Amino acid sequence: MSLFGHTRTIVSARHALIAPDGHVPSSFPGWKNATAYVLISPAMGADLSQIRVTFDVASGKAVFPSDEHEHVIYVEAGECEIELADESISLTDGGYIFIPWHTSFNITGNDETRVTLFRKIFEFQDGIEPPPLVFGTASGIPGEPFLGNPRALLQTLLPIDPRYDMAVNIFTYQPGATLPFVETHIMEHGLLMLSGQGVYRLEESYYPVTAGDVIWMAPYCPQWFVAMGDEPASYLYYKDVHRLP
Ligand code: UGY
Ligand code: MN
Repeated sequence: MSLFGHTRTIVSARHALIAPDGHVPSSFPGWKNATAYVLISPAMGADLSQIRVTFDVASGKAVFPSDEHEHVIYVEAGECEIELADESISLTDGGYIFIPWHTSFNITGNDETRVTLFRKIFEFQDGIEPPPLVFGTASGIPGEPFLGNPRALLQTLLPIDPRYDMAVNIFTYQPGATLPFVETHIMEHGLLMLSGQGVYRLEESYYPVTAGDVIWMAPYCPQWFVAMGDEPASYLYYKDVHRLP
């Protein structure tokens, strides 16, 4: 139990750490037996939203209308159905799907289902076709050594294709492995710690982080990570890519 009146959560202008103890639910039009936790959003200065969705009972339903937003859904636990206009796709633990803009869909799940969803406005560019829907499972994607380090493996869930303006990756570090240098870059990140623990540097501060924590890094937020403890540390993260500033 956390100390009375204390939390690890911090929200600043250029980064945020959202610990699970402070989550407050939201619901939206058409949703039934489904709960959203909007952990990152434009309300804090971000260009993306990162939403955790849970379902109360069998046949809970989260509804997303068709508009200029595109989405990636990652299944943290349990299973769900992604209902599109003309097909339904089943995803289980570790499954993911990219849903293009101008596509309405529902997510249905039960009380064992937990998903994380990344949502952003698609950056259309003349001469580049919008990217197609794609889905798969993280276990089907090999981890590549990051900058040659076999103790820091990167899985790239979405195709590396300039039509996509976002990437969603999973980084897995053995204890003691680090990001090799303090990164400072134009891309923004939304991040979910999937397992393990470590220390995240965000701007000038160092934060102990653990499974279930969410981090927002604004563009140019200096960032670094070291995995600590007895098990590998793994995180899922979003990044905007492939568009000129
Ligand atoms: O893709 C990335 O920018 C990644 N190396 N950043 C991070 O893990 N904080
Ligand atoms: Mn980065």
